[in-house]
Amino acid sequence: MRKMVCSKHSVLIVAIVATWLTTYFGYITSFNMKIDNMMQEFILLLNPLSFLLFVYGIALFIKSTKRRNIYILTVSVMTSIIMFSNAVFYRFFNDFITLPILFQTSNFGDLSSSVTANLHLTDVFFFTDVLIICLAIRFIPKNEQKVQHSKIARKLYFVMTAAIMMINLGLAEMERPQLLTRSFDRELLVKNIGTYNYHIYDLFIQSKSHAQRALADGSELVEVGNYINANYAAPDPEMYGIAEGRNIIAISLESLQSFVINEEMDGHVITPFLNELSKDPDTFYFSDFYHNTGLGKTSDSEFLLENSLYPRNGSAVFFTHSGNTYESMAAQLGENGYFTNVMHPNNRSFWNRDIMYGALGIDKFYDIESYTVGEGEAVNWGMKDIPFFNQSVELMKEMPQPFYSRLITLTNHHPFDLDEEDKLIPEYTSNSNTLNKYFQTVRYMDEAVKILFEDLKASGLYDNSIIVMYGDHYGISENHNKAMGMYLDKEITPFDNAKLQRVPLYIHIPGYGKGKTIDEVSGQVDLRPTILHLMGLDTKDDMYLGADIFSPDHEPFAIFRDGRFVTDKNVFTQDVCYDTETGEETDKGECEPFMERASTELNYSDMIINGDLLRFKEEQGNTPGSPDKE
Ligand code: GP9
Ligand code: MN
Repeated sequence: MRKMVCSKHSVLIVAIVATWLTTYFGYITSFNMKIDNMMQEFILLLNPLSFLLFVYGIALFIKSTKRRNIYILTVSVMTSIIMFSNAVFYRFFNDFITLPILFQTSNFGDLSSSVTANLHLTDVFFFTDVLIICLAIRFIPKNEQKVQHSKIARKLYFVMTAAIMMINLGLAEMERPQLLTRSFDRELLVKNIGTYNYHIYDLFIQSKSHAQRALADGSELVEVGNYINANYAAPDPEMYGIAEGRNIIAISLESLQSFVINEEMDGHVITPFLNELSKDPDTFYFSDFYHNTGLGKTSDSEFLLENSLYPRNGSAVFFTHSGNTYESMAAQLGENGYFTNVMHPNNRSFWNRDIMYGALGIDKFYDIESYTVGEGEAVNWGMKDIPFFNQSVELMKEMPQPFYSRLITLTNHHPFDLDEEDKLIPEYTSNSNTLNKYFQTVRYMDEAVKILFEDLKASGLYDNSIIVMYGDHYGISENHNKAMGMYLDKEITPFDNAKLQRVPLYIHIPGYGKGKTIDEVSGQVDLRPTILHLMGLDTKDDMYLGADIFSPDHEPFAIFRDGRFVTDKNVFTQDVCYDTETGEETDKGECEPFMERASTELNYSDMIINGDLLRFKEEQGNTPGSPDKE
């Protein structure tokens, strides 16, 4: 009986197995995917199956044997082409194909030349399944190819397909929580859900943003522009241009929150160098500065810094809107003669940086390929901060000046692992392993920053640079409230959770001498205008939502991406208004005017991004109403 069922569907079964195995061998021979354990290996093997069962399964609805075989062959040719194209693309770009890259016309030249230069004779291997299917069609007796099956059998087939899909997604979620919502890396997506499903997912994400983009016609700019103009904070003439012409070195301090700054853990100073730095007369230290990031974490903080717009809610804007027109800080600096670059020793594709950096007008991305990771120089997520900084300064020495370099650190990243020799203070002791180790990795990062400053001084770059350092987002989530409460010696309330979103910001201007601690509420969204004004670059005609922190017009108001906000008097969270001084619940009326403002501002940011509104700006001249910005 079983023999009958199998032989009846033999071409289909041959096709599924052949394409499945061809795909799997394609994975292991053509892509350099890091597999850390047996589970990841199993997911890799499993991941093409649900898609193949589904797409080949459509053949079960085709009655004519000839047509069914043509359909099966077409599917196998298509899947082979997908794998083949990705393999060739990967050889050149070390990344998987994503739709925006195919549609960015500027890529066409590169793409076609790199494709032809990267063809190997062995690439015919990707079509092995097509050959096997042809042989099956040729040699399996025709009467055995006539398929008759009940509707129930067909239903069962698709139920099984769905079950395999669910198992695949479940295992992927276990391996990489929030993979699909955060979609942080194409390599991880392919590793976990497979090339075919990844392309469907990519198509879904891209079509969603294209649809929203198609609905916008530019008329929305008037309303958004009016809001932006009304909230424009003109630069303080005392501060405007004080760092003009200098190099800008902006450092993203991974997962660094303000609660460790100027504090001790069991008698150990956690950030000795940063503490000193905050008192340095060349430094402005911002003690009430907040991150505005969402699921896109580090990439969201990069987005905020570059554009002074909020990232998106529920997804990473670096992934969903890398095809937009932006008015990034990098682009503006580039127009003013700066060599703009990002230095980060990780895969190019992580957070879709390789694509997004093009949209942000960044001249060069020094990714992992630009670094040499020696023995013992990697931990946790990759290259350790100290060798990363050492090598980055060497690279900076070769750069044309002035340059704008963004350095993204990595060691102080969850799960906060560290080699023994890098543990400069002991672990904390609480029920949270995460918090316990966090203090140590923060201490290591502090040491790394100290070494960076020494390297910069030794290189001669220091005096003519401005160094901006900020925590990118929280490192300790609310899941660790109990341990956090133990450390802070209080019960953590929603008010405290909001205040814990404070990240440190340092603006260090060598030789300036008039720095101080600024305790005004501000956020990452304010970085772009603040820095550009210090460089003597005007932002009057730009569309952005933050405000220069040094401006007398800057308002003490930080909006979180999830709608919470902080003012100088209140914290609004979970629909409750708290008094900042006491941390106690207070009359909601105090928060009301800001509630409206916060949702309007987030909404305008979404409108700009979803509608890709900045593409209309040039057509329409400057932002509507810009003459009022004086
Ligand atoms: C990855 C690094 C960390 O390249 O930026 O990302 P995160 O998980 O913090 O967003
Ligand atoms: Mn980060």
